[in-house]
Amino acid sequence: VGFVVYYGYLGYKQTRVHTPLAADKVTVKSGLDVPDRFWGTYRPGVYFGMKHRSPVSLITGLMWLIPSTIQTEGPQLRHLCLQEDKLKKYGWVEHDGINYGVQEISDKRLDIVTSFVKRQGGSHGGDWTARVELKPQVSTQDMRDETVLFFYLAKEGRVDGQMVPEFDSNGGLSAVRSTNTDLGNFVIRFMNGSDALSVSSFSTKLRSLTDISTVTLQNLGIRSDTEKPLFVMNQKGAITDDPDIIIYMVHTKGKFTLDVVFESGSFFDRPAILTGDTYTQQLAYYRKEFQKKFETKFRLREKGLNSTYIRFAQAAMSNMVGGIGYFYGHSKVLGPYQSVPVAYWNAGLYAAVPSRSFFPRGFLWDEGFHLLLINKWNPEISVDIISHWLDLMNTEGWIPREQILGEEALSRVPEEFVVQRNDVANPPTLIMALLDLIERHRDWLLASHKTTLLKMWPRLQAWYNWLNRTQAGDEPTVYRWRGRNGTTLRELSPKTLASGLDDYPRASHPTTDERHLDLRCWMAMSSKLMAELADLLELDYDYGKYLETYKTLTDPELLDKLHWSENFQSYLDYGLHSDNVVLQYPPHNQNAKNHHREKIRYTLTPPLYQFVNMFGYASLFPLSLQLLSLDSPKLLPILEKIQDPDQLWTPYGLRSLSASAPLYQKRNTEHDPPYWRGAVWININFLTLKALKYYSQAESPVGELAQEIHAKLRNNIMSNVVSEYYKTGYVWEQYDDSTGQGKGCRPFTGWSALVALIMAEEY
Ligand code: 6A9
Repeated sequence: VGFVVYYGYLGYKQTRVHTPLAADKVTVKSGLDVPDRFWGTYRPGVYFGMKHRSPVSLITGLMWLIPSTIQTEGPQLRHLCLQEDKLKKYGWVEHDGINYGVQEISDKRLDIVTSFVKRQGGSHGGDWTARVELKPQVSTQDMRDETVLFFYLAKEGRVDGQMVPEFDSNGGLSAVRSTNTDLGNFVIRFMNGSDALSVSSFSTKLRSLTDISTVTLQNLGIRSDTEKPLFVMNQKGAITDDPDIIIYMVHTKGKFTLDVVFESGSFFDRPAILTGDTYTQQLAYYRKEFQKKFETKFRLREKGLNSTYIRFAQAAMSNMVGGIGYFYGHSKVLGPYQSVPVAYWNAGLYAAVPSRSFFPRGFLWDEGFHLLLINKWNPEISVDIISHWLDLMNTEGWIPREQILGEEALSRVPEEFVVQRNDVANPPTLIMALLDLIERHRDWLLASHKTTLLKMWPRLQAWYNWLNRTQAGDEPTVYRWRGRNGTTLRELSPKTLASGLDDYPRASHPTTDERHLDLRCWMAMSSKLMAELADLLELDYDYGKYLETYKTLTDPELLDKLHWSENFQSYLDYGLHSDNVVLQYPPHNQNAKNHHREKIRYTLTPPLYQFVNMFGYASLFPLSLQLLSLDSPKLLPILEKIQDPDQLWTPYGLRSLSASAPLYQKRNTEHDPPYWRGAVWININFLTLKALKYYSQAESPVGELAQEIHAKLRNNIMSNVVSEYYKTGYVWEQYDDSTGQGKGCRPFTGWSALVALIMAEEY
């Protein structure tokens, strides 16, 4: 009997964490049921690649190689978006999320434009054409304007149907035909705009999708029986019988255009092949529409912004929208009583990504910010994204923070970062995004998505309840992020990954008595938004319940008692804390066999229970989430610190941590440079600008001051981010608070792309 009970117990714990919430899924339509979003550039982690929204997809991708750089640098194949490639720039400069996109890439000696146009028709997702235009920067001298270009088709997972190549009279690959369950019959044609030096191809089995670059390089050869050496794919070893991948290759000189044309067999009345002039005209039509729609939505020209700013805003938004991916697979998750991670259920995620190079995958709280921009551009896409995320909720009401779904995503994450722990939360920004969507498109939403909203509701409640329950502090109305390491000596101030502000300094000594201000504010804001949503859905009882919580959480007396420090004139965290901590090498032990030493933390003044003297982004939350009343006496002291260059003010935006805070720009470990300890981040600046606009109202005693700060801050952020973009080719993850330089990873058109909304003053 004991045996049975034991296993029963374990089974119970294990099923909870990877058991889906028992509620209707919000996403009812996907795959072919949503034809206009079926195909897309849903592989944000490659420079260019099309796939479709199915559990397994036929995937396509672009690669290239510049022969004249081989001698000095070795054969450098461009394929995955890698920072090490050091491209001068790349990114979508126009992308409408549905019909078309235009991307500009600038490599050493070579500019590339990739574009695509889709055409709806038939019952299998329609047609598309991808165009790759090569424009060497140097002209016709020896081999310096030569390029080797690859375009592949590959089967992800168990895509059925043989891919059958067809060859022209010269033996060059001209098309691939196949039939499979999702796509029906289809043909893909390779159409060169001019003669190439050589055309060849290669097909093989693939052990893994992550082998594509290697397989290509291994089978790349040089023909020497010709006048000059030519790059070709080695035909030896090619498998034409049921290959997993077919690689088309051209060795070109000078300007060159390749059209890859996908035609769906169930599309009968297509007017003309989507290539050549037909393609050019279609593309021109969509480009014109994009310009019109962008101005209607953002009104930047009307606001008097010049074309430098407008081009930036379009590129930032387009790379976010063009960076939307479709991922399918499962997370690896760990429950609190488990030592072995278990697999979450397989599911699809349609999501924008923070960075196409360094983390081309979904992140929960980032998405809420992405959606603020996408809401403005295409609300239908937003509804789809929110639905997918909410469907990833488990029976407890938890959603994994970082989504590493499928083989490609997994291959880019070091082992130690893969497992998601189900006690670790992340700010509920999706609720914020949903309410923003409702504010912007209320009538449309109610008319076309009332059922969707009703299906979202129990999931939002479960999420809210999970946060409210599991991240509660020890006293009523107090909240505390879980997941801090209270026993380590390695970190100066143990990280709080759940908060999203990672190394932002909290109480130096994590205890269960901590109070986290930002989390309390997220809960207050969510309560209000849940009340608004309940009201919209005519759920009177819930409306009253959430409103009550909102009132309690924003009660100024209570908030001040828990978080306002008279001494520092700021809202702060509270906990067991010492300002006086340093990282140092421990004394050398002569007898130790292992001489490898690492700095550890020394607490020079013993910690005390007190307010945590670290003024910064977290302290802004009561203001930034608009929880303070218009006449709150706390507004003025906060605004003063915002304006003070010794605290948060910089010419580039508000820095994350006061320049006077004890841990300002301090490393967290020997190997961890400061991250949220000074740098300027756009997401919190965005929320603060939105709030400043709100507090600019005449009814507020600080109205004029707020207005003035808003204007200056908006200007500083716009001009710095735009100038860095043109200087470096990229939008960045964060900006240095003393030089304004872009830092961290790039391109980062996650929340940094919100500058487009900042320009429009559409908060
Ligand atoms: C792990 C991968 C070569 C850190 O933008 C995503 C998140 C934010 O949610 C969070 O608030 N970023 C912020 O503090 C980036 C997290 C990247 C994790 C990468 C290692 C290495 O791959």
